[in-house]
Amino acid sequence: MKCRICTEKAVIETRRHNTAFCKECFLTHVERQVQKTIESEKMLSKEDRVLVAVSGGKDSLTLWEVLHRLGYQTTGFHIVLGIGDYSPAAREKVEAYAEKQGFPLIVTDLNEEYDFTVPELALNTPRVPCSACGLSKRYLMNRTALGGGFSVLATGHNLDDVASTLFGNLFHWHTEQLARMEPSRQATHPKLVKTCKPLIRLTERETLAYTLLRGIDYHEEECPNAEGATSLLYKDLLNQLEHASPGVKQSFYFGFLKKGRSAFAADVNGADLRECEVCGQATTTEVCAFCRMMDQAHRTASRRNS
Ligand code: Q46
Ligand code: ZN
Repeated sequence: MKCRICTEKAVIETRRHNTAFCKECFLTHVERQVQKTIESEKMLSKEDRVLVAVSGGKDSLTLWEVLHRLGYQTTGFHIVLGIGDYSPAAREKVEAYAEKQGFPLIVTDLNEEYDFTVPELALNTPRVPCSACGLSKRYLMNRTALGGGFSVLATGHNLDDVASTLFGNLFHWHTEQLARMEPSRQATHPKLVKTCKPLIRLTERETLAYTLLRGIDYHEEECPNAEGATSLLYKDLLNQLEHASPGVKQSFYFGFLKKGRSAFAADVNGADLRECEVCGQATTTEVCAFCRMMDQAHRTASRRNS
C-alpha cells in the first residue's frame, strides 16, 4: 500500500477518508486537521495563552505536541487525582514529557490541596468516583486557567469521545447536554474561561498512531474506574458501525452539530450565574457543587474518625 500523497510506503490507512499515508504525510495530515478545526470553530488565536489539560494519555499529549508545533502558546496542566498506582504513573509520564520538550507545566495535587483523593471523595460523599473526579477536574481546570491569566482551556477529547457522549445523550434524551455539545464554548461569566476541543476531527486510532509515530512516551494504562463504563460500550458499538460503514462516526457527530444541536437550544437552563459564596467561582447556586462536595466530604470523614 502506498501513500496517496507522495507514493512512499504507507504506514496507516484511514478508510473514512478512503486514503493511506506514509509517516510524514500522516503527521502533516493530523496537524492540518487540528488547524482546520481550530479555524472553523474559532477556537484559538496565536495571541491566546492556552492551558492544555494533560492526563498523560495519548490524546492529551498529542494535543499538547500539535498545538505547540502549530505555534500556539501552551502551558500544560496536570491534576494528581490520587487513584492507586494509576495517578503516580500518569504524573511521571507528563513530567517526563514536559521536561524533555522544555514545555511549561503546572501540577496540582487534589489531596495536597483539599485533603481528599478521588477514591476518598467517593467514600465520603454520595458521588461515584468518576462523578467526584469529573467535578474536581472541571473546577480545577477553570480555577487554574483563570488564576494563571490563560484565555482558553484546551482538552484532548477526540472524535470517539464526543461521538460516544452524543450517543449516550441521545439514548437518554439529555436535551440540555445535547444543546451544550459545542466543540468550543465561550465564557459566559467573568469567572469562567473559554474551553475548546481541537482533536474532534481525529479518531482514537489516529491520535494513537500520531503519538507512536512521533515517539511520544504516553501513559498507556487506563484508569481502573473506567472499566465497565458505558462510554466504552458506546465506543465499541460505534466502532462496529464504523467498520461496516466507514465515516459514519464523523457524519453522526458533525451532522448533529450542523443540523441537530440547534433543535435543543430552548432546553438550555438559562439560570443566572453568580459567584460562589465560599470560593468565588461561577455557579447557579449560593455555594458551588465543588465546595459543597468538599464540605460534605470533610463532615463525613470527621464523623467517621470521631
Ligand atoms: S480518570 Fe476520573 Fe476518568 Fe478515572 S475516575 Fe473516572 S473520570 S475514569 S477520564
Ligand atoms: Zn465554590
